[in-house]
Amino acid sequence: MNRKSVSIWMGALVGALITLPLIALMYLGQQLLGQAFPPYEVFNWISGLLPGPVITFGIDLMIDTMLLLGINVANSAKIAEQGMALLLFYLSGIFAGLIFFLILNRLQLKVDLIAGMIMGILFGLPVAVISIDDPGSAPAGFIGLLWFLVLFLGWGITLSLAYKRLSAAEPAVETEDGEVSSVEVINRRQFLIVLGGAAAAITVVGAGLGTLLNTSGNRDEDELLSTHTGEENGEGSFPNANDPVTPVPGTRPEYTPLKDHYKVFIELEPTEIDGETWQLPITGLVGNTLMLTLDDLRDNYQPRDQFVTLSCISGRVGTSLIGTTMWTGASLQEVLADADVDPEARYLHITSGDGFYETVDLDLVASDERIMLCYDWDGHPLPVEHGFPLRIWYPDRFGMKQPKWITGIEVIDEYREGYWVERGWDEIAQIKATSVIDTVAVDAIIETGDQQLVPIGGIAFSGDRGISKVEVRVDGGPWEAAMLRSPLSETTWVIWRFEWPFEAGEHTFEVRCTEGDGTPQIEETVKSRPSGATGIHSSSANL
Ligand SMILES: Nc1nc2c(c(=O)[nH]1)N[C@H]1C(S)=C(S)[C@@H](COP(=O)(O)O)O[C@H]1N2
Ligand SMILES: [Mo]
Repeated sequence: MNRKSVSIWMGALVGALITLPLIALMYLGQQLLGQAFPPYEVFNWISGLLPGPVITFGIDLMIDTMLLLGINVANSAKIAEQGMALLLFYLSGIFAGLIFFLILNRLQLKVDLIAGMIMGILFGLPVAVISIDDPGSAPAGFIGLLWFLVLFLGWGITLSLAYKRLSAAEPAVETEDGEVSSVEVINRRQFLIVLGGAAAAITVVGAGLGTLLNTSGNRDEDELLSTHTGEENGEGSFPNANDPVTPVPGTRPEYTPLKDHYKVFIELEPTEIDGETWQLPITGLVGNTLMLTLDDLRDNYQPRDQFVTLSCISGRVGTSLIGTTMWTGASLQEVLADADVDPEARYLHITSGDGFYETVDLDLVASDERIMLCYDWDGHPLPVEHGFPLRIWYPDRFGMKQPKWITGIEVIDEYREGYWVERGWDEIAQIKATSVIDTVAVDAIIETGDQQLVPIGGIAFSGDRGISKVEVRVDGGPWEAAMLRSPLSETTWVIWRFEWPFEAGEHTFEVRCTEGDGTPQIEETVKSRPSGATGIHSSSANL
């Protein structure tokens, strides 16, 4: 039987066909065995390696594109990243197919099967190493390794069988000139159709089963996220329940439903930690090394409740990466007292299950008993995506300074940069005062005698520094004071309302705020990197 070269594009096509079921089966493995999902792990690994500016450029580009397309960033950013990860892996599979055909053409190898197995291992080994090495993924275990081995060997063998089949000239047609090519084309086409059909079937079954397992496994979490809202907690019991200044219809909820709270994490999926076996080691410069279980933290320290607004430093002015809920935990001061911290200690280095880390100044901890190791949100154990079983909170800093999924606290005497600080973001990351127009509520017009008032409303936030004034101006006119609703606590946003005498036409509304001590909000427009966005938020409407 003669061998002929096969177009490398045929290799790419075969790669495209057989990498789909590979991805589907890896997904099934993840759901079935709690296995790492390599396309995501590889993407996590690459983004951990890339220099800060490249990452920031990528994130900026993605967010700009979403804003341009009118997509909600808080909900869709992770999905977009996951899509990129899948695409990247898929393209690698296509490329591997192309390369394989190229090499076999050049070498005229007869040992395709072995070559295919080698190719499978060349593709699979780095992928497996990266996936297993990832700090946020489940430990692989023997079954997991076997699963990867089977999948990638299968992938490589299929690739080589395809090459063999496509490169084999049909003996029957060799004699008949002219018809050679057309019969071959038909045979190749039939083969590719069979291959494509098998690939599609495996993909559909694998992905379908995986999705089924996925939704049943997460049901508890989904229910938690969808049923527990501020209302269930009883908004009537909120400290500002009787405030006469009420939110304008269309203002975001003062107390964010858990399912709507924004989520930010470095990996493509939240880190899952078993709360039963989890323990928090407090080590380093201490007289007394501690190993604390979740029950220790709950039972041995007075639980503290704090209404908290958390926000992300990477948000633009008016960002949706901000939310408010009730945080419950143990005061870090009390926990550290039990560890008997050495006098020369200066910092805490906090590490997380996903490979994230940050450093906290011990002077800050000593100055503020509100700083807590938090285990509950909204009266329930932290949802997985928000850092179960433990996260830290300290006031007046952006989220990037506050690790979730805490796995260790080391007491140290030398400063170490945190994960995002190493990637070019601000070391202190103090909250920038900001105010936002949520709604110009033309459909809630208030009739007062001969006047029609349009209520305008939104939020203002400046960490724990308070908001003393919010002002609105219309069409560049004079700044006028809005009414302020008393906040849920000194560490949450403030809801404001402004009533504007209606005038038909096209109008621009702007808002600014002043901090508790009289410091005005920075009006200059500055982008979020490295220290948090500033600028005036505005909203235009044709009324
Ligand atoms: N372990 C860990 N902690 C983390 C992060 C992370 O990626 N990993 N992201 C930080 C950032 S940038 C923000 S804004 C907040 C977001 O918290 P949330 O997802 O609960 O809203 O978590 C912070 N803590
Ligand atoms: Mo963030």
